[in-house]
Amino acid sequence: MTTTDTRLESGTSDLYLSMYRDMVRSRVLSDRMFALNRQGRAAFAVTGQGHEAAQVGSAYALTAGADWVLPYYRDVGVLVALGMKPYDILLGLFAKAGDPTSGGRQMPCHWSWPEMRVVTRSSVIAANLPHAAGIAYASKLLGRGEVTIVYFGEGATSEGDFHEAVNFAAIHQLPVVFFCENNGYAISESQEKQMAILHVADRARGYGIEGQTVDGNDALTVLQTTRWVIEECRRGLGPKLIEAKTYRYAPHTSSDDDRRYRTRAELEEWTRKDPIDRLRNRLLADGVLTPDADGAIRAAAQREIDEAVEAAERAPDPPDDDAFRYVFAEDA
Ligand SMILES: Cc1ncc(C[n+]2csc(CCOP(=O)(O)OP(=O)(O)O)c2C)c(N)n1
Ligand SMILES: [Mg+2]
Repeated sequence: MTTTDTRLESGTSDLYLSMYRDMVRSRVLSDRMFALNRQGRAAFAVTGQGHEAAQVGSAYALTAGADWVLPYYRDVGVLVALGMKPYDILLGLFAKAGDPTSGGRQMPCHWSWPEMRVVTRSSVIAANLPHAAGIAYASKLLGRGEVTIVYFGEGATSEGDFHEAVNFAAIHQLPVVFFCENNGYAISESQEKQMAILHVADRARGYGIEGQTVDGNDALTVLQTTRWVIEECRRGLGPKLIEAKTYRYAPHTSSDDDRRYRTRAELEEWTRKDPIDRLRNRLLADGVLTPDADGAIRAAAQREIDEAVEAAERAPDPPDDDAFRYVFAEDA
């Protein structure tokens, strides 16, 4: 597993602070989305607490607006890092008319964002992987220097779509990064019940591509690895797979009870490796962040999410007669 002892390069402190801020914002937003469900104010929530280093670190390696991004439902941090406002994510959570992804039609967290080349997905696990291979194939045929990144969990690698997509991408040497956020569970199924190997990245070799396992709770390692992999893709050196080992703190979704399949001791152990604490400690130790500045970042995130929740909850619902739009043919 790659864990790089990254020296903070000079002149990069703003970048790392910005990453840290987006990780904090993602956590506060995820926590709040889950709480809103528990308070009966949102019908369903799926969130990314614990995955922030994997999500924000990898998204910071992209050329936003030029590269294609196919997130999965847990990727609150990817969207926040790309610049989607928490308010817009919350409009989706509340199924409001102004939800930029679908006007309140899609399940929450099934984002699309055409200007940022964020492509929506269905809830069918791994279905977005062949889409990513197809997009990368088009980029290659058109001779564009853009890269596609597709996100998924380790459970998705048990699906045929994963194998078909990686195989196709390898045969055609496509500029696509397969980014696996391995949190050790597919709902209640632990990794041991899903596969007889330790690392998802080992699967890459079976298709003739490179796979790397990284410490997914270390934002700097994720950033550095994803940057390098994207650069290789841009140079036409074919697809790559990154496996970021991490953990999700919340239940799978608001419809899950994780106490039935994992111990509190295991959860506790992972919170000691928290990705946000880790980056904070690193930035404090390197003098990039001060305790006061940290307090200000956290307070600003709380304020931003408080205001966004209040505004999104007050936003108008879609009109009733809008429900069947795009479902049945409409009179001309
Ligand atoms: C084809 C298919 N099978 C089953 C499901 C139900 N399902 C939804 S999420 C999920 C677990 C996916 O786990 P993983 O890929 O590891 O991602 P994680 O949620 O852990 O981040 C399952 C089985 C589905 N949506 N699609
Ligand atoms: Mg998983």
